[in-house]
Amino acid sequence: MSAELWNSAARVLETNWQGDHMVPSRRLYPHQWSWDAAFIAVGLAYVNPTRAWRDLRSLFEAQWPDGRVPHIVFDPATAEADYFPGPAFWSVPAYASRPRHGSTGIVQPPLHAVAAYEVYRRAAAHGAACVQQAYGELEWLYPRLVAQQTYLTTRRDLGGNGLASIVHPWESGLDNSPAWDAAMANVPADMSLLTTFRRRDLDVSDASHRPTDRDYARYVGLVLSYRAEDYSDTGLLQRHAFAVECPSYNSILGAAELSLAQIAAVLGLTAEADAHRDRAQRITQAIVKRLWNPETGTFHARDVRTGTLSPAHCVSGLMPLMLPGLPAEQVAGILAEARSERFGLPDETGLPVPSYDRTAPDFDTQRYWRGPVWINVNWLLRRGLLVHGRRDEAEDLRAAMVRLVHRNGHFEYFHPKNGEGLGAPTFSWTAALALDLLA
Ligand code: 9YW
Repeated sequence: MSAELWNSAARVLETNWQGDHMVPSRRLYPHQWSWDAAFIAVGLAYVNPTRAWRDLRSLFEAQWPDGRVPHIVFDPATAEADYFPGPAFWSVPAYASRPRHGSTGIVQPPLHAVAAYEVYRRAAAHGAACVQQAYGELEWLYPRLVAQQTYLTTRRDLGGNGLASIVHPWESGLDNSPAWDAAMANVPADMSLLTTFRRRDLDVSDASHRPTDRDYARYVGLVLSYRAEDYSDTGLLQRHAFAVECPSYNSILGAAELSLAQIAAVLGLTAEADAHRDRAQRITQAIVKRLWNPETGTFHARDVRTGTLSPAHCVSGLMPLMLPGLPAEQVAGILAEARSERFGLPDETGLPVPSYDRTAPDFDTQRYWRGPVWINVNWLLRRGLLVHGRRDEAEDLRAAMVRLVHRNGHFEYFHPKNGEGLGAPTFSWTAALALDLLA
């Protein structure tokens, strides 16, 4: 089983390579996506580390002067009509965009430091030249990764509580998660905007799987609002209808500081390594203070504009487990939530955890981040289980992920009851993470 799965995963990464970057999927997503590049690098570390570094470099070459790493870097070889919203719609200021390649003005979870350290860690298996290459790449990336963190922890700390706010659901990577429903209800849905563009995603996938038109009207409206001031973050909270502290986003932000500490240590930067560890601890404390709900015993998204916590139980609430400094009470809470009938770790269901609470009345087995199983967040959850020494549960989750992908293919996401593959069929991060889970 494992050789067959390994080979098919490696083939997906071969097919989706586009010269200097990886596309998530050829038909649906014909550009480079930010957090996809991090998951993809983790898998490429086994089969083609040079491409792992190339992909990360391509992304960071598009970093803005203020440190933000755009959520999509557009491939100039792909026509504007092939993806909506494309570069013309985003229309980012000239100072921000690198020559030839356009980008969006929003960000995605900063998982790249975690990925870079993983690729470095695997280099020794490929010989001395690969270790030397990895060292050089870390030297190039380190200041850029630091600038990315600095942007998120300063310009994007909209609530002033030591956490980064997302200002668009796309920034979370969990686009239409129920975690945003309460905050999105306050975002105007101008349905007339729908006549100004064509949803390219509906040409290539089933409407019942995708965010709704109402969601899209709000998504587009939020881009227009941010774009109106050239994606400036100054005074954003006062003029923008969506600002949320997401537990998953901020857990990745904290995990990135810990990986930066490891990278700094490799580069001989001892004082910097200590500072990164301190920052990780401060982010962990802020997550507990702001996003933990003692009544539900889990983490929820906080709407920075209204100050309220979302009532929804989403997979993002399990992600703080990635942080080694998480206090015992919260570790126990997440483990209970993950085992409960809401999420059901594999010994209950045989499947990895779904993106949303199975017991919720609006749990949807098809619609993207409102129910289906995604491999990337399960991979992060497994990392969290290992961080907290839960080896048996981590192993069960690993085996369930491998079984799911082996039986059903390298799909974008999976039906949370029968495991059927859904969305794009040859999806890069599913393939990349399968390699890591098999290694
Ligand atoms: C979209 C590329 C991206 C992922 C996101 C996922 C989806 C794009 O695809 O968003 O058009 O909806 O939600 O996490 O990075 O794979």
